[in-house]
Amino acid sequence: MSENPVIELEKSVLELDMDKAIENAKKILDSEGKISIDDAVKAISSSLEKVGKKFQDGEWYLTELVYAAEIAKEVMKLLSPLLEKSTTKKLGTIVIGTVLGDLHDLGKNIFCNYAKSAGFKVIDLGTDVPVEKFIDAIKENNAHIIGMSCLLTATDQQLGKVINELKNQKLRDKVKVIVGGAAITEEFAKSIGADAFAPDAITGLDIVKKWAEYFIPDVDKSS
Ligand code: B1M
Repeated sequence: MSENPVIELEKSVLELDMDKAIENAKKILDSEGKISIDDAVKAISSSLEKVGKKFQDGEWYLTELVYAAEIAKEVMKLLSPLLEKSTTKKLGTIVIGTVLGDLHDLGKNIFCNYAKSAGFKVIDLGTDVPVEKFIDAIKENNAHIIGMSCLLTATDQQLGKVINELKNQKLRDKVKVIVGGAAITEEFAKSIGADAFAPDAITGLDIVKKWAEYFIPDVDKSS
């Protein structure tokens, strides 16, 4: 019986086997839609969750953590074009970034790909983004939504700082705020005054699509 490339992909990250990961990602691409790309993304996320647990438990060290992330990044490079199908819709503009002090970007990038594919204009500010850079990008692009990713408890206060600065600059009523990442919970998101928390990228996409429909007045929903 032939092996399931999605299961093998997940295993290959945990086995720190780059070649096997690439080989299985290619099999998924070659299946031309028979194997779901969403399932492949879930497999990568799930493997990294297990990697994080191994690191937390002291079973793996930083070297393994870094290499597992390298494998995930290479696989995502292959899968991204399929997450980012071209669309003619214009649902609004999202400014997105990972907060100051935090260099994790795999989850943020997945959300960016889904949002672009759905028809949003995405301004990706990358990682380690200071408050002012978020604010400047919102002003320059007349953004409808700001999305922030945060995976470290040491940096979660940055989210509230950005929201406070939106209030100071009288922008809070004009911009919806969505936050995600392993360091964040629904309760925390509420406590800092975010409009939504996304436990995963697909839920995040559903939320911003609803906003585009109900809250963004000037979007082109044709086609
Ligand atoms: Co880091 N790391 N890491 N790490 N790392 C975590 C986050 C950690 C939980 C591991 C652990 O100990 N269990 C821990 C944080 C503990 C804490 O703060 N409570 C940790 C640590 C401690 C560190 C360092 C401090 C380690 C060190 O140096 N001693 C260091 C910090 C560096 C820094 O940022 N300043 C560090 C470094 C790294 C690497 C560079 C090696 C690498 C990141 C590579 C990269 O991103 N380019 C890395 C990795 C890979 C992880 C784990 C294992 C996996 C993260 C990941 O990519 N997951 C992680 C363990 C874990 O999360 N359980 C861990 C897959 C990704 C798809 O999920 O990003 O959660 P995630 O995104 C999801 C959802 O959260 C959501 O959608 C995504 C897909 O569904 N989502 C959004 C995320 N953002 C969203 C935004 C949205 C919507 C949805 O809208 C805006």
